[in-house]
Amino acid sequence: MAPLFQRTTFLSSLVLSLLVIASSATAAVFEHLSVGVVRIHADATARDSALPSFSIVGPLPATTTLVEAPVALVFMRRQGRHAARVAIASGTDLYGTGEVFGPLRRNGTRTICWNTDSYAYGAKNLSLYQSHPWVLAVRADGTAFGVLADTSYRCLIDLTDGILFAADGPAFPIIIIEGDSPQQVLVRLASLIGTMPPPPRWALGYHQCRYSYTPDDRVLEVARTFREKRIPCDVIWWDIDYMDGYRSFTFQPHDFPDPQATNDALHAMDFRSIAIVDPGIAVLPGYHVYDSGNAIDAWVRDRDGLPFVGKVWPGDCVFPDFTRADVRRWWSGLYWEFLDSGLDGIWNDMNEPAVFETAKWTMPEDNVHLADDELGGPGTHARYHNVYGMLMSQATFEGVAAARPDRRPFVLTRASFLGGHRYAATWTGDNVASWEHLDASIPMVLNLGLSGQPFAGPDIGGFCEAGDGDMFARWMGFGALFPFARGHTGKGNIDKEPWAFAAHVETTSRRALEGRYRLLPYLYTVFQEAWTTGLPVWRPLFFADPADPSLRAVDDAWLIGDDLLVIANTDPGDGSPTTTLPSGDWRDVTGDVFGTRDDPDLPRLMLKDGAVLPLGPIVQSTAEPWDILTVLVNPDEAGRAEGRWYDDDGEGHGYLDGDFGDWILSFERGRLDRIRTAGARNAPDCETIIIDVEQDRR
Ligand code: NBV
Repeated sequence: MAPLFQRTTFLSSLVLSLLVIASSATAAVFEHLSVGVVRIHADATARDSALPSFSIVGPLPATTTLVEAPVALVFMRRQGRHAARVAIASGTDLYGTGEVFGPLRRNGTRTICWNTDSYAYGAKNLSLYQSHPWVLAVRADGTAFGVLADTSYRCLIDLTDGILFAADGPAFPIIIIEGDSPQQVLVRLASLIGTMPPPPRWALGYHQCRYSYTPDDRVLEVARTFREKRIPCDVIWWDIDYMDGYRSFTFQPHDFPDPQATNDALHAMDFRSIAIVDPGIAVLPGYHVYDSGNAIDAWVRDRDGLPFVGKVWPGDCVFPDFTRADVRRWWSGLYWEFLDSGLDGIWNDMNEPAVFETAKWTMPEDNVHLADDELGGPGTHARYHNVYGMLMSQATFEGVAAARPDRRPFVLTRASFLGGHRYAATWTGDNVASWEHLDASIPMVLNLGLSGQPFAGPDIGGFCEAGDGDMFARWMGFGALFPFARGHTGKGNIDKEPWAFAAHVETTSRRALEGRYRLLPYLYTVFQEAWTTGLPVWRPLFFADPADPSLRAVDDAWLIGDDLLVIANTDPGDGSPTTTLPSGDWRDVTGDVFGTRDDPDLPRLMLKDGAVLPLGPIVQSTAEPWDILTVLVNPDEAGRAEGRWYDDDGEGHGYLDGDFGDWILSFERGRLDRIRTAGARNAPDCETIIIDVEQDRR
């Protein structure tokens, strides 16, 4: 592609100062989508033939507000590929690009948007399980812009010289979002691509998984051990061995003879359960999913128009064509009966889709999807590959929501696309039990958050390979604070429950998880901010001061919300973690949250000056009632501090009718006032303990 690119000089801003050069020499077409947001097509033909967007939730607000976007954009075309390059001024740092392995700051990197089952991935893998053709750019002065390449085709994001998107498909529009700050860009992005739905509160608890806990007695034994050892946990996961012959929507009759009884027993211990459901459907007449799918001809076709058959866990499989609304409805409907088993959530895996014994570990690109017109009509797998997982999770989300109309659905997906957070949380796939992966799990989650997906986490402790207790303790130490906190490991691997290693590992894990549960009032408030505004839960340090260049590439320290700063030690050895702190009088609250400052495997926690942090008591699950609220206050120079506390019932949709409470926690001269700003809910009737962390440290 290189010779094709036209160079252009960077222009400073005029009103609407996007410099756009279309390779065809015809005029680029601008559409003002909303304040600060403009969509640009290479030319009128490109606009008229533009495919529907999978990321943007329509209809877009019509406004003619002009934007100031000091951005130079060039469109290029060659041999069926289309590209767009945005120049950046020096001092501009780049982020986002979705699920990527490597440093937080993405300048100089290449990513290929092509959803790929990447077992034991590493720096060499330019394509992981998800695709987010999106870059967040933060200028030297702290103002920011974002660039979205609105294409579902395979797309290179090359950040070695400005921002280049090059897609293996037709012309695509570029959306530029301008903002005073990176936060404003993300909020504006969310106004286009939507926010995550409110998760049930239990999904914010700790999750324990392995491939696989089987039989059902083992599931219960693991749950019981958490309670006996008093290690907080909310969810136990059922991996593929619970199924009969790996057939989705079935239970293995010998090992899981009575799933409802198993779930009843889990619920009695205040546990929830989540089961995996894969898209590959066994070709097996008599299997209800195969038969009912056949009845609507639900499958993706090969290029000859026949159902495509590929191998996955159950052997020969066909694959639902989720680009069709009738297929999504059929898939959704399968959850009605399935959830009668008492399962609480669903995990969608292998939905890149992964297909064994194929050259590229997925289906051929000339396979055919009979997509509905609103998605762009029938087209090749090359067009729909990257959105297959997102559409599957949409169908799953809608199915779980319909089967349990009074509860908030929880779905986890491996494959996704920019906008997929509307349906599912995510995890970062088959990582490795190594210090390198422990380290990388932080920027991976941060960049997902900067790409619209706030609810993410890695397999804590590593999926592939054994690792050891020291590493596990360190990973769990800060990993307990991931937005999505789940321990998991692969088949045949060593046990990786918190008690599976030495006593000190169990102790650290308990402390770390107790800390997470104590933080839940705050964490839930930050999640509510995420589901209403689109801001991430974990935020890079530069959010505290976007103009401070020293914060731009910090990988081992980050913010949860705005007020709590976490510093992790990601190197082997007991050295105390250090980082560049944003300006301000941040105070160490590690001991207040974790009960000790002397565990080298726990991260350091710092509270912003002028902030109030609400903490609950130590509980074993989110179902446990509590009656003591502890507020940590770090008064500013004037002796004042303020925080926010949002609460609702954590499970249903009552918050839509005002059944929530939104309070300002206002501290001044030793006194704390709780001021309701919205909602009709009364604050839990609880004793309040105020800890002035400044006085504490004097
Ligand atoms: O379902 C089994 C695994 C699952 O545990 C893992 O989390 C997924 O990423 N799954 C992949 C398929 C097999 C992987 C070797």
